[in-house]
Amino acid sequence: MLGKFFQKPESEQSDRVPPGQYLAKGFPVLTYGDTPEIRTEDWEFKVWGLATPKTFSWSDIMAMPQSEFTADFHCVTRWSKLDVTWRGIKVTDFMKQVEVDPQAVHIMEHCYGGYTTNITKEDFLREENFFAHTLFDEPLSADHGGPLRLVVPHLYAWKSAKWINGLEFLDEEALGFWERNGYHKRGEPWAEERYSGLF
Ligand SMILES: Nc1nc2c(c(=O)[nH]1)N[C@H]1C(S)=C(S)[C@@H](COP(=O)(O)O)O[C@H]1N2
Ligand SMILES: [Mo]
Repeated sequence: MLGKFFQKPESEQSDRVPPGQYLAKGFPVLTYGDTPEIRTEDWEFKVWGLATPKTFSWSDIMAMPQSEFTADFHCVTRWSKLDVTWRGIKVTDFMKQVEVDPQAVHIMEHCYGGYTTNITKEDFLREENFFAHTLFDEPLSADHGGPLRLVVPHLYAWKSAKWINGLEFLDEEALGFWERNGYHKRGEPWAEERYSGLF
């Protein structure tokens, strides 16, 4: 596994690489299924469930405050990439335009292509979470989830939904695609929450 695609962390970086992870060379693409191609003119983002239903267009999103952010990225298949720089909209800024029922405790992230992943409201509403449209100063490519993806740096990257197009607010936990297929419901990399243990 080491060599061509992975390298051992340098000592000054090793405290930033969670247990069982290796540094990737480049930025691998990890997608289950086909890569959707969505033009921003056709793009829509919806919120529903225990929130007042609302549809956002691309221009609605671009009119929100724009921020830069740098974060480490950890895939459960054991590669990590440090210092990824993104530009986009903070989840907390986006959520100022969403009216959520206080009963909502959990969220299902929905995507073009049908991928889903679940997250608690607490893990979702963190200051370091972003909807990203720019990666290393380039428009986010379709492979990496463009035109818009979620980035949740403190959890394994399968929670960082590519081509995200909706949030469903729920009054209880529900499982997304990988979580139904054996991945951990939360996925915290420092605790190595990789698998649910149910399979
Ligand atoms: N819609 C969607 N989002 C997704 C995935 C996917 O298959 N479909 N894969 C996840 C996984 S397992 C990882 S590691 C990251 C990979 O992001 P990257 O391809 O930009 O490296 O996207 C996550 N988000
Ligand atoms: Mo992953």
